[in-house]
Amino acid sequence: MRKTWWKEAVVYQVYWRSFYDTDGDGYGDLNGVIAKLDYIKELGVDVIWLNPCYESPDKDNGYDISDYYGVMEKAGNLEIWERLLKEVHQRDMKLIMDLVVNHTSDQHHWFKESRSSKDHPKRDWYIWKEPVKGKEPNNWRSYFSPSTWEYDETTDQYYFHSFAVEQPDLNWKNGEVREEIYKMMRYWLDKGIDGFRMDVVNLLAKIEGFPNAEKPEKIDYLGNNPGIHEYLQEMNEKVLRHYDIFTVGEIPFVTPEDGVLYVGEDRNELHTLFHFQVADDMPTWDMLRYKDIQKTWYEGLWGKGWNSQFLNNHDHTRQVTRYGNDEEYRVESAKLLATMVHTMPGMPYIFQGEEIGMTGVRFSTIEDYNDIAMKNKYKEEVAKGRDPQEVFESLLPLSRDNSRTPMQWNDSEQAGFTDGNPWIKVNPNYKSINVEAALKDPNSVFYYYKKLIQLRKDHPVMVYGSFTDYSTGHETIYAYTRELEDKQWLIVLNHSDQHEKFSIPDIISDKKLEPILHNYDTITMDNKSIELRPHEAVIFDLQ
Ligand code: TEU
Repeated sequence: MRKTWWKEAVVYQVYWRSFYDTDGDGYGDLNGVIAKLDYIKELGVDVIWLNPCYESPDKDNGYDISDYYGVMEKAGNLEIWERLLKEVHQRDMKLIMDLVVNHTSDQHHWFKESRSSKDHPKRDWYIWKEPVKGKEPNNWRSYFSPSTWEYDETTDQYYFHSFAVEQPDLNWKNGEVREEIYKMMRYWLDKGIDGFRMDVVNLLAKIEGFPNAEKPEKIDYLGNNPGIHEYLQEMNEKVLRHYDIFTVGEIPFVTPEDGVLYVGEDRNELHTLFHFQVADDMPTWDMLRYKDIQKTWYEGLWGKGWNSQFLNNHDHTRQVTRYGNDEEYRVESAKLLATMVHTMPGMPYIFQGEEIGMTGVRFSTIEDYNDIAMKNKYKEEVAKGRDPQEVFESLLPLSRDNSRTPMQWNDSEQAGFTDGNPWIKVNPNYKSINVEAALKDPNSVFYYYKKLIQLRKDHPVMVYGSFTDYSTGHETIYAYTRELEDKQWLIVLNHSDQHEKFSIPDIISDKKLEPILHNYDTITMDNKSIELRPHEAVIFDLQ
């Protein structure tokens, strides 16, 4: 297998608006990221992924861009961004930027021009259709609203949006649009960034003719459509291949068979992808399903392309809350999930705060929430006559704000995040869960992450080792090996609140099991089995 720097990297995601506020406006900012770079470096990560900080009316927290060349005021300005890049590089880390090119903001001047008249030269830069029988051109649903179509009075036509009404989709069929996007990508790459995280990049191509869907609520017709690979290959040919960078595509609705078309090493498209078979389709922990997902992706990609591993991000509830136990076993559980993510084949991602075991929130009213996906859904369901409280409660577990509350730096007011009023409330548990406390405690989740990351640097088996599951069918224990040349590691995880016993498979029982990382102090085992406590996780070197 071809070795590259990015395959060996660990990525830390910085959701800057919730990271650290230096000017007291209640939003984190780029100066705040600079101020905390030594903290990020201390963890040992290699790459920082920065969520969008371009000019934006901020209806969807920066994913609605009105100027791709500017930096939004809340974040800072271009000069501060340049300093951030320099400071990241000085610390021997890399910076990747979010690339959001499926849609722009409706406030982008391209869209303003496009909507101004049917014969404007930029009309075709977006997707416009005549009403059908006075209504929407088809029955498709968008991510954040009941229809992908929004009526525009100016020209008596509908425009297409995969996300919010304020996020019209660009028309990638138009060559001028593509060239304009490539130009913008080169602009940032020439400034020296190290790659892109590409927002919903498999949505760029739309189904020809926009036919009605049989099941409109299953919105997978939005992605993976004919033409997508031509666009990505063109983007690679014209832009990406000319730089030593790393790209990760956000690719919803993708199976391993299709995944390899995006990241296959012979394909000249992207380096890695985020698939959403876990984050979008596994609302709560389901061990058998998770094992199956990992197995099929491993079989589909190994030796051909590179996977990514993550259990949460700015769109998905914090992992220890959603997939672990954030109460009695918060620390053990956070460490177990980390062990799993970092020992699975593929690149591990850490979402800010995960490294101290931050948890999801339960605010008491809809007003405390900010997430456009949640708020729109709430309005839509209440308008149907459903009980508002019931709707509210049903939306809590997966609200995107679960992971967007401010980073908890210390136990002072507002968790040390801001001197002002935070744009979203701080999780009340900051008094006990915070960075300062984590850094003082040698057994903290933070230092466990640090060790995990160091292990990856010291042992290529963690990156390039083949994967074998020794726990098929087991509902709570996950045990697997990674193997490279004469090195073999066994990872044993008890993902449950109960005690469990793991019988060491015959095939490895003649080896000496040497623990190299463990989330409890002691271990109870003989050469036949291991007694596992709740959420116990061990990495063994087999000798
Ligand atoms: O997310 C796409 C999206 O809708 C996710 O919420 C979804 O869970 C999954 O990722 C794909 O099925 C991206 C951004 O991450 C998100 O913050 C934006 O709101 C969205 O695109 C629109 O730009």
